Amino acid sequence: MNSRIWRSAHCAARSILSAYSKHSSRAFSGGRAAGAASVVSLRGVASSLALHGSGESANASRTWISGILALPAAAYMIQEKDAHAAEMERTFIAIKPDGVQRGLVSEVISRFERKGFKLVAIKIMVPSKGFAQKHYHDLKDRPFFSGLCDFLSSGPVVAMVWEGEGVIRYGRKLIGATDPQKSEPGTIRGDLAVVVGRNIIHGSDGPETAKDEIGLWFKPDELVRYTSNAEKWIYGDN
Ligand code: IDP
Ligand code: MG
Repeated sequence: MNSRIWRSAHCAARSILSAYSKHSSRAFSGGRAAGAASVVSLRGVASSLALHGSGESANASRTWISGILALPAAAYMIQEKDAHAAEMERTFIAIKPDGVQRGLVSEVISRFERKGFKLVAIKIMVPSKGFAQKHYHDLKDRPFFSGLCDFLSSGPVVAMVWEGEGVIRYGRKLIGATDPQKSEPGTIRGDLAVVVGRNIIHGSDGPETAKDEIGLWFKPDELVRYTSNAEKWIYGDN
């Protein structure tokens, strides 16, 4: 009996650990879901084994079972820790006053959403000129700086944080070239804007700017951590 229990438990633990190691390199819910499913299935194995045992052998099996049950829990906890440590890439995206006034908010959101990126923060605000100057501080020596900051602070801006694999770089692709005359058709600026001074959207241009811009526009507790139902269909290895 003991050896049968051990073999079943050992087998279940191995499948949990292999599910864990297969998915642990990624911070996605697929891995976490697999871990959770294994925990549930092992609990099933353990309780059915416990039902069949009696007397001394039942006591021995309970000891084995409680030891084995600790394994998946530990694997699951490590995995959760990893998932939180390896945070997904995030970028700051803003729909400027021209995009908001032209009714393009849903159009822009929908393009990021349909791609498979995840919205983790959003708000609408009218930034002050000082705030706009902070946001565009790297352009302070350009002749259009003052006009640009006047424009950004002239009306409502929809500020967002989007999350996903490669979202900083690919977000810029979705947006298109700075000058809409040079943006490819199919991009947001290519399809929806005509001149550089009214190019409707901002997107961080690299990891450092993304971090700084997210920190400027949002407090940490305004960023929402959640698992999207679609993630297991958007990410995965074959
Ligand atoms: P980006 O928005 O594509 O990152 P940047 O060079 O960072 O482009 O410029 C920030 C914003 O400044 C642009 O989105 C555009 O609104 C504005 N801008 C850039 N170049 C010009 C220009 O030559 N004239 C007027 N406005 C400009
Ligand atoms: Mg820029």
